[in-house]
Amino acid sequence: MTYVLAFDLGASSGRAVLGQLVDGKIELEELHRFSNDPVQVGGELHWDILRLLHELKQALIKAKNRGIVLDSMGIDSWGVDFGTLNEQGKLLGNPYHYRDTHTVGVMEQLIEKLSAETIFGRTGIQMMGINTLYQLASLKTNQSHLLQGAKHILMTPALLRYFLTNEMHNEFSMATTSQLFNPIVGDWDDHLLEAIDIEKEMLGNVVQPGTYVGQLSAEVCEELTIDPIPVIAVAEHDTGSAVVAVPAEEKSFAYLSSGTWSLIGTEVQTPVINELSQQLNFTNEGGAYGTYRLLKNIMGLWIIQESRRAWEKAGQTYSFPELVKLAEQAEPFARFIDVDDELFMHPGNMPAQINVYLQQTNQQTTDDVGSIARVIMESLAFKYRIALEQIEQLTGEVYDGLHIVGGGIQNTLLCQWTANAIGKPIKAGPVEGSAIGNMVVQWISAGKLKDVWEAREVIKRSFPIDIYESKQTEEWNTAFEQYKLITGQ
Ligand code: LFR
Repeated sequence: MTYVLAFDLGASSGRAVLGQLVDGKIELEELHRFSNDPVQVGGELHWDILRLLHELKQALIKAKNRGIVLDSMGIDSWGVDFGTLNEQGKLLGNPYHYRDTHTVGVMEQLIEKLSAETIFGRTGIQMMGINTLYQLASLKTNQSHLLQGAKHILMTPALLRYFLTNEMHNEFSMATTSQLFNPIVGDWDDHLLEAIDIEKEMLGNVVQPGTYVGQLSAEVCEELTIDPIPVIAVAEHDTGSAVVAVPAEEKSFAYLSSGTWSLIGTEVQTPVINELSQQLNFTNEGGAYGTYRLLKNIMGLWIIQESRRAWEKAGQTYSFPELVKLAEQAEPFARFIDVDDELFMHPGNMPAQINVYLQQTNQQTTDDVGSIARVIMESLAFKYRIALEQIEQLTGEVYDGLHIVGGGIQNTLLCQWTANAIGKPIKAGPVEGSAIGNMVVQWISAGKLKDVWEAREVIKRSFPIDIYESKQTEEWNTAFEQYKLITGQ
């Protein structure tokens, strides 16, 4: 039996998942799981990138010790972050975490200089302060040591892949999400790069998802005493991989990739770059096989994850299922927040930030854990409804439901509330969306699956898909009006 290996790195944990195709079905096994802890140092937030490399190596050692033969491997991760390397290919420092505050105000400055129409028009990417464009602009302005003598910029998965193979190639799904890539021209955007004074050569060529990009270097093989393994540049942006794994049958479908972030959108064949998509602040991220993800980034489960950390610090520990239970018991529709408010972007005491929001909008503040969890989850569900309506407005399609993939589907109450809020059924699954998308691209490259549509069929028959029918439509409709009024949407 042969396997492929998917490394899927999320903002709080990573996993190495083994995949096998057995009798037309996918079988998964989690080989290695590890936490990914951003590190605060000198008042800044960084990724511990070498620790992540160490964990990748641990997984390869585990595979070797079990006598597992790997046909290929691929890496996907969160978007927008990157490492810089000098002429000799040495890493110049720990990459920043996109939630670090070095980008605060940078997007606004660049908009003033170039205009939002220009930035969006050239990239089709949603204006978000965390984008690589603004991170690089900030490093440049602050004369960061990360750019002193820098010759190469590699997005996170490409950086890890380089450490393993000695080959440097950025990949399309990560490149487009940076907001430095022009999808119409099919290359990094000269005008934007000139505006932030970054040389295009530093970003190098861009490979498409599914490209064979080398094998483990002799040095890595020697260190781990393993044979070389072929490495495929998959859809290296985790959201790109997750969307590959949506078990849709219809060509036109709406999805939500639910995790730390909520990414809600649809798959399109060409980027939708016009006045309306700019006004609604939608993004067009490049995907596998010539597709684009017309989607909206929503703050997602981050606010609950971060609230949980705040309660833990205060000596109250709750598991996620406990929080969901408390939310269920709390009073419905008692408060509303706009989950995308800047108040919730950076690490901090989220329950306190929520109360700041409640005060600002003349709502009743609360310290009750269940009420906090409830306001986050209800407000997320309403935000999904707003975004879904906007997607329909943009594409002129009417979707008959919403697919949800990713870890967020374990929150079954949120799945139900989302169905209630949008008034349409939810199809939830698979939970390991990104890892599965990562591996099917490897199988398509190897000719074991014909294309993404065959892959989606195989995924559908391999994993349970839970259906949530919408309920209490009237109550949710009435509350939606209140939500919009209070949050000003
Ligand atoms: C999801 C994700 C989103 C991206 C955010 C930050 O994990 O990749 O797509 O906007 O993380 O990188």
